[in-house]
Amino acid sequence: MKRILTVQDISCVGKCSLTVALPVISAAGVECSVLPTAVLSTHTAFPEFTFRDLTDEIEPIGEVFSRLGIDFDAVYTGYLGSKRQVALVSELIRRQKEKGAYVLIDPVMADNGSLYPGFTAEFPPLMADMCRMADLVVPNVTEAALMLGMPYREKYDEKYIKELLAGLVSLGAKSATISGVSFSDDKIGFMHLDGAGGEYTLYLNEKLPKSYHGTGDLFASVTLGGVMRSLGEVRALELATDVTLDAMRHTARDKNARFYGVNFEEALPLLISRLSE
Ligand code: PXL
Repeated sequence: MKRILTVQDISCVGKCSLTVALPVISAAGVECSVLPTAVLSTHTAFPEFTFRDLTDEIEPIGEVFSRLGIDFDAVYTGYLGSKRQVALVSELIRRQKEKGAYVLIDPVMADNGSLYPGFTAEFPPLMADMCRMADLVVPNVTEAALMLGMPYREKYDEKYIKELLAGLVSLGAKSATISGVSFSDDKIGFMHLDGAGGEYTLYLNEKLPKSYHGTGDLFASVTLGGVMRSLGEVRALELATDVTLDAMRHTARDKNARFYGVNFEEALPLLISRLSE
């Protein structure tokens, strides 16, 4: 069985980051070790949240991993909270990469044209710098535009997305994917650039009228699960798109659904069955 390390926050309530990555990656049949970057009461889309930064824990935890010879098949980073945290996590990635780990970077920091609460303009360049270590980087359109210093567009064409992808690969990422790509009212999916072969792949699914919190974390977690289960990046990304749509359909149908997350739990059977094919 493959073993990965995911580095992101734990929000006690509000399904996102670690509370999505752990169950999803486990359901994919991959051991999921965690390095929490912060503890929040609730994610930052709630009107109120506590935030306990765990930056000081990163180095000592990493040192124990080193002394005990604990290695990972992949490192997956998500929500990171500070400049120093980015530097420490980068060092941890460097060490694991040297030993052959696959690196997935989800530069969680923004959506719909703006940064999440708590992030300042100094953050996108830090995330852009991390891209050089990535086998695969999976930003949304806003995050990609911010990292590249390109204008964010609400409406765009394929040429704009291809420019973003080429920019991400020129930052040093081996391959890049933009999530939440939509050229029409009824379809949404991803566009991927394989940096080695220079091939672009566009995969679109049905677009539902509502968006839900945590879908980016679900998308990245399923992608990593799929890659670790040897699907290859494009097939893993297709699976992630399908599982995300399934979770959103369940959420839309659930009259008890909460405003703060997506019903990813009800999409786990689809994930498991597709990985058993
Ligand atoms: O879903 C991304 C995410 C992760 N972690 C925290 C967040 C968000 C998005 O708002 O607030 C704490």
